[in-house]
Amino acid sequence: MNKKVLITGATSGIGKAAAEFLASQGARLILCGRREDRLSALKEELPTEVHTLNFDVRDRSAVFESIDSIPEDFKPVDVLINNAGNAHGLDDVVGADLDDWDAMIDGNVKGLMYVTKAVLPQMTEQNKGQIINVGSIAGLEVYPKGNVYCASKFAVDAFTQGLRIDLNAYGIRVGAIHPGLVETEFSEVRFKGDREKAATVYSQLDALQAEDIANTILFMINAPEHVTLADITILPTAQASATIINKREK
Ligand code: NDP
Ligand code: 8X3
Repeated sequence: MNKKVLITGATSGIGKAAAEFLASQGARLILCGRREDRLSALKEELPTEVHTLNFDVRDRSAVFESIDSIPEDFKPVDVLINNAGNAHGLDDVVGADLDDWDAMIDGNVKGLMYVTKAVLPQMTEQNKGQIINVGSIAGLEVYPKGNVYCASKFAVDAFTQGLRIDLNAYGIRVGAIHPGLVETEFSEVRFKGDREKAATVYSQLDALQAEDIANTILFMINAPEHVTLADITILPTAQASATIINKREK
């Protein structure tokens, strides 16, 4: 694949799997995340040219400075995969921690918007490009105690639709992928390092794996240029909706 692809949240889960898949296809990668050690390890491991950018998507000036620093041979970015994000806490509105709300709104929503705005000129200048936003089933349905995480993913869905409208005249492809339960570090982050609690989310079902999402992202990129996969909802077979999950008896 002769494309330059920028992936946010490449240090684990879906973003890392996407990096591995795209590297095996020969894409040139710009990998972003806060954990520098993991970015360096990926750069060493992957069989392709990799440039790493170490920044927090919530830090507006760091986002713009980092994107500005991309070396010429990794520009223009052909594909932006806005994947960085997490849930913080699973609490009802009454008991929730405002710091968790800030982390989700600032990271999942504003961070995604900053990165998009920073990368966009590289696409509009060439009237070409692709943006893939990682939404969630939580951006299509609200579930109990999902409140602000769901709001953040509903915002990602709305922003994706807005981008598709505003970038229509530029020939830029804009789509979103909305996964259900994917077994990554996601729940470990949501439950603040409680691995046992995190594991119960994915127990008694065949959850999606990061590779399932990466494979679908690859499909969105490899679709012919005249095809935009606008929205893909991807669920484990055991999951019918955000809350209807067929867990096996032990
Ligand atoms: P992981 O926790 O494994 O990965 C999250 C990634 O996002 C990490 O690489 C992390 O990197 C990065 N990230 C988080 N916050 C920031 C930040 N403030 N600045 C920069 N990078 C950040 O979870 P997943 O792979 O599952 O999550 C990826 C995306 O998929 C998220 O947007 C999530 O909401 C979405 N999703 C996940 C589902 C699931 O069930 N797992 C289902 C539906 C959607 P680092 O910490 O190094 O900065
Ligand atoms: C992650 C999936 O159902 O935990 O977005 O919110 S869920």
